[in-house]
Amino acid sequence: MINLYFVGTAGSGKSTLTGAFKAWMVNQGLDAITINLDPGAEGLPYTSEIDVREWISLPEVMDRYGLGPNGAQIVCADMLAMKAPEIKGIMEEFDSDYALIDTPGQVELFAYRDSSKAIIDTFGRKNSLLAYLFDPFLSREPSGFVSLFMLCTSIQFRIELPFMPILSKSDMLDEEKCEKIVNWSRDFSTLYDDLISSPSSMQLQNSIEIFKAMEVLDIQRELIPTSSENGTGMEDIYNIVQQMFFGGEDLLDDRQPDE
Ligand SMILES: Nc1nc2c(ncn2[C@@H]2O[C@H](COP(=O)(O)OP(=O)(O)OP(=O)(O)O)[C@@H](O)[C@H]2O)c(=O)[nH]1
Ligand SMILES: [Mg+2]
Repeated sequence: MINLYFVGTAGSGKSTLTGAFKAWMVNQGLDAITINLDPGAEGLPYTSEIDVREWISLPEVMDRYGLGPNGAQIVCADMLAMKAPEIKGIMEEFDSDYALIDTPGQVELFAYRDSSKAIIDTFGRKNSLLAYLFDPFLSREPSGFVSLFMLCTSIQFRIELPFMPILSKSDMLDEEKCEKIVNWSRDFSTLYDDLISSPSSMQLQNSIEIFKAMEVLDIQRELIPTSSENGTGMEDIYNIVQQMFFGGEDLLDDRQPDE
């Protein structure tokens, strides 16, 4: 089973993309389950095969320990790590090819707590991949884009999993802007050119230093524009996962004739 974790800042479209990618996969005759790891999720936009809210409820934890939502999320994350072996057992019962895993909105919680590492290790690290969502609104300006890239790098550094950067909600950007953002990720020199025309000198100096680090770190990856609204990029996500884990060998070729 390949574990694909959808990670990103609050509201970047993780849950919607988890559901949209699952629907795309099912439509292709592929086998996938969805797992919700967010104990505070309200009104998920998909039906999950496994949902942590069956065991852990954020409002209950807030109530029981007199905590605010952020403190309660930390307690929930630790409770979740303890439940991980049980959840792994349920995942195995599904015997599916893919687990599409939706993570909590507080990205720092997932990225920096040891509980997440424990969950990833229990679910299986070797077969795991992060799909990191770049929010289109935060990615529109060069400085916002650089900030998201640094966050993505920091998360990868902490979690130590391969990652696939995704530009979510691409339908909300005009074609030219979308192309420009993808180009920044493809060719950092275009990002540099746009950074140095920044109006703020302090931001400019910082951005240029960060930019140098980005170059040295060898983290250049082309962003995949996706839209859960119109289906853009679903096949690209699938192809990249295939490339990473099976060297391009395609499960679509193994489908039964009636699928
Ligand atoms: N137009 C458009 N809207 C989207 C897309 N994906 C998500 N949205 C909207 O963006 C908002 C946030 O989407 P979610 O999927 O809940 O984002 P999330 O990252 O799971 O949010 P949290 O779990 O709260 O951090 C919702 O109003 C979605 O309807 C997309 O591809 N296109
Ligand atoms: Mg969500």
